[in-house]
Amino acid sequence: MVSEALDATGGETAALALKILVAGGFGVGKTTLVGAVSEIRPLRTEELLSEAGQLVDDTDGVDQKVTTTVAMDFGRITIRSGLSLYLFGTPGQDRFWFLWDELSQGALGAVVLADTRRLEDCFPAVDYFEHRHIPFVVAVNCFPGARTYGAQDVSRALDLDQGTPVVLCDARDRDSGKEVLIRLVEYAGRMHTARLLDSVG
Ligand SMILES: Nc1nc2c(ncn2[C@@H]2O[C@H](COP(=O)(O)OP(=O)(O)OP(=O)(O)O)[C@@H](O)[C@H]2O)c(=O)[nH]1
Ligand SMILES: [Mg+2]
Repeated sequence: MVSEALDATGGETAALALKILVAGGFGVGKTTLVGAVSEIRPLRTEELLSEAGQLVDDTDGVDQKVTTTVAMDFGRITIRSGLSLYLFGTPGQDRFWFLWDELSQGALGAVVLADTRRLEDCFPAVDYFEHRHIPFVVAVNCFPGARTYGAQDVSRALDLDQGTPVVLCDARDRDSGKEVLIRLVEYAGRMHTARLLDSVG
């Protein structure tokens, strides 16, 4: 019966909300990406980078950066009718690692943002999700002036498992960010289904 697919508000099928993490090294564009795609005014927890912080925060190669995320970013995007994503941007600096376990609870998957000028900065995020079997895609944020590498080169440099998607993106651009999220949802869906079949097979 058609009415079974309708919810109490009438007309729409029940909404599904999925939790997605946006991770990666310091200053790679996580807050920018969440802000670009979010339909709600994103919640940010930015603090000014202080002179005292320069001793502990590695700002080399991150030009013109004046603030940093100290807890998380939060945003929401509707991918299609009935499917929305809650986005949690992680803090990029090592001293906030303790927040990751909390943030990754119940996450469908993660976007690991990478900057090819400082590719090694995303190793910890890649390791983290690989160890916990959380599906992730690597999104290369193509900053102007950075040499562009192909997805294959990045995949090899990061020694990713075969099948882990690598997408080139511009974190400031809404459509580009949305594309990354769609790739992740599709990939995570396939991974979760495969695991489910394995467990009953
Ligand atoms: N040109 C260019 N600048 C960018 C891009 N993405 C981010 N930025 C700039 O790079 C800086 C860092 O961006 P953020 O979004 O704060 O990076 P983050 O990953 O959230 O940083 P942390 O939370 O400190 O780890 C900001 O000054 C942005 O304006 C991009 O795609 N192109
Ligand atoms: Mg940030």
